[in-house]
Formats: sequence, C-alpha cells, structure tokens
Amino acid sequence: LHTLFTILSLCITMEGHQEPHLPNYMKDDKVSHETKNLISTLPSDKDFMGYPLYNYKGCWYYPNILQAVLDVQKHFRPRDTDIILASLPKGGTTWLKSLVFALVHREKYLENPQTHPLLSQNPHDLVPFLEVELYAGSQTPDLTKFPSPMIYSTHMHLNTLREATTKSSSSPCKVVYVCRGIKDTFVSGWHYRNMLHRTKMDQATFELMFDAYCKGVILYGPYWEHVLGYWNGSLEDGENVLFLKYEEMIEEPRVQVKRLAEFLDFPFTEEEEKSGSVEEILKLCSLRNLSNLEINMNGTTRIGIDSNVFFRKGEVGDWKNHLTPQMAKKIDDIVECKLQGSGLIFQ
Ligand code: PAP
Repeated sequence: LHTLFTILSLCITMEGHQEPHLPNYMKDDKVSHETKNLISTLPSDKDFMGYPLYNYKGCWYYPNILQAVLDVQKHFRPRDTDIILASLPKGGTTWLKSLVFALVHREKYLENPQTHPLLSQNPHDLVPFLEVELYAGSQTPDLTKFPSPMIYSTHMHLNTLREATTKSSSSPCKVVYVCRGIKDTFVSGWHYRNMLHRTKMDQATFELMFDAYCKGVILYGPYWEHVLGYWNGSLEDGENVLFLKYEEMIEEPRVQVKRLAEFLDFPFTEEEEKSGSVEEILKLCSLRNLSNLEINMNGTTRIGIDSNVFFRKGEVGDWKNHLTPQMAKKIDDIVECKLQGSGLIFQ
C-alpha cells in the first residue's frame, strides 16, 4: 500500500509538482494485520488525487481512518449523558462544535466570560473527533477522565456509530447532525483540500474532485447515503437524533440554536432569553468572532491541522462562484434522484 501511495502521489497534477502535505488520517501506516486482511476483501477505488479509498459497509475510508472506525466500534462506550456531533466534512462541523460547547457550558463562564475556552482553543480541540483523534493510531483512550456530559464528534455514518453506542448505554446518547447542500459542501471541501495540502491544485483537479462527488467516491461518502442515514434516524428516533441544516442555521440562527438547546435538554429559561443569552452564544460562535481569534488565525489543532483552514466565508451559495450551471444541474439531479421519496429537500 505504501508503495502505491507514493506512486500515486507522484502522478498528481499540481503547481510546482510538490508532494502534498498529508494529514495522518489519509495515510496507511496505522493499519493492523487484521485490518489489512479485511481491506484486501473490500471494494476499492481512488480519490480525486489518486489515493486509495476502501468501502466498508457502504462508506468510503482511507486506511488509517478505517482502522480507527473499527477501533471505535470495538471500544467506544459512551455514557447516556454524552453528546455526539455528527456531520460530513465541511457540513458545518466547526460551527456546531462551538455552539454545543457554548450551550452546554454556558453557566460556567457567566462571571468571567473572558476565560471562555472558545476564546483560547480551537473548537476541534474542545470537542474531539472519535475516529480522527481519540481512536486514531489504534489507541484505546481512557474516556473516564472526561467530564460529563462529554461532547464528542464524528464523521461516521449513523449505523456505524450506533453499532458502537448501543452496546453500552441503557439509552442511546443524543446525536446532533448538521448537513449542508452538496454544492457548497463540495466547494468548501475544495478550498479546504488546497489549504490542507498546502498547495494550489489546478482546474483539472477541481473537475476530478467534482466527478468524485458526483460518483460518491469521497471520504465518508457517498454524500446522499450519509445524509439519508441521519435524516431517517431523526425521523425514527427524534428524541435522540436531531437533524440540522447549515442553511437554516444561517437564515434563522436564533430559532435553530433554541431548537438545539431544547433537544439537548439545556433549554434557555425565560430569564436567559430576556438577558440576551441566545445572542451572546451566537456572537461568541460567529465565524467573524472565531476566525479573528489569535488561536484560530495562527494556531494548530491537536491533530496537527492549521486552525485557520476551518474558517473561510461561511456563505450560502458560494458554489455559484465555482460551478458552471451545467455542473450545478448535474450534481443537483443526482442528489434529487437519490433523496427522492425521503422527504429531505435542499433548496
Ligand atoms: P470540518 O468538517 O473539516 O470540521 P466544517 O466546519 O464542517 O469543516 O466546514 C467548514 C465550513 O464551515 C467553512 O465553510 P466555507 O468554506 O464555505 O467558508 C467555514 O467557513 C464554515 N464555518 C466555520 N466556522 C463557522 C461558524 N462559526 N459559522 C458559520 N460557518 C462556519
């Protein structure tokens, strides 16, 4: 596998022909013998840069991520009170992490708001990813040291997550999912990959990535399988699965944050509402506020990713600046067809 990685990465079309900077989760150096055997039986394909992806139970993974997912399934046993935030990459993860952290811990920082952890730490370091951080590298972390409720995050499919979570809790812990229309998710992902790999990929690579989205061969994809899993989960078990849309959060942030607080059993009191607590949280977690903090401009997250790559425009409809009308129609038609009959609609 390692040789394959090296050969493929040499074939990538990029300015300067540099080796792209790769995060650990895209590598294959933490895979156990057992997982290598499993991988050899799985359907495989290549991502738009030529890196191999493997399909495990309907979802595409790079080898190290798959190893971590298997370890999560084997070892992760949350408490009933824990909260899990789920999303596809670029679906609104960073915003959701900051909002839920701010909501759950709001009483602690009333007296000294300047000590709020969101002012000195990246949201990803306050709400760790299960498979990208805690279980990465085949670790079995001690989760008992975390306070209750602990907020975790994941990009795994709901069925994969539930295989782990239903083994321990007497009641399933609450899961909040955020999703974003595929075109903006794709465009956000394109900018992210350029920043992540510290390179500037060309138009031909942009088109390859677009085709990969249309085929569904992307990390954690296909997009429609991911969103449908959580959408159906929220319909079947609305008490434990909340489905949020990034676009609705942008359009009516107050309504959506109150919905989120109620779902998590941390509702705003009348007094809090009158004193502007909802607005305070929205302001604290706003893109403008977070992206201008020193830690998010110049810091690096615990998993070694530059903090600033998580903040860009945060606009609905930025895809119009990148996709041709034909590309937009193609991807819209695919998603519409895949979501048909589900009741899930993207404007
Ligand atoms: P991740 O899954 O890798 O953590 P994620 O946070 O889901 O990424 O997506 C990043 C997008 O959310 C960026 O969108 P853009 O590329 O279209 O600009 C980023 O700007 C946006 N984002 C990050 N933080 C916020 C926030 N506080 N409010 C609104 N949008 C945000």
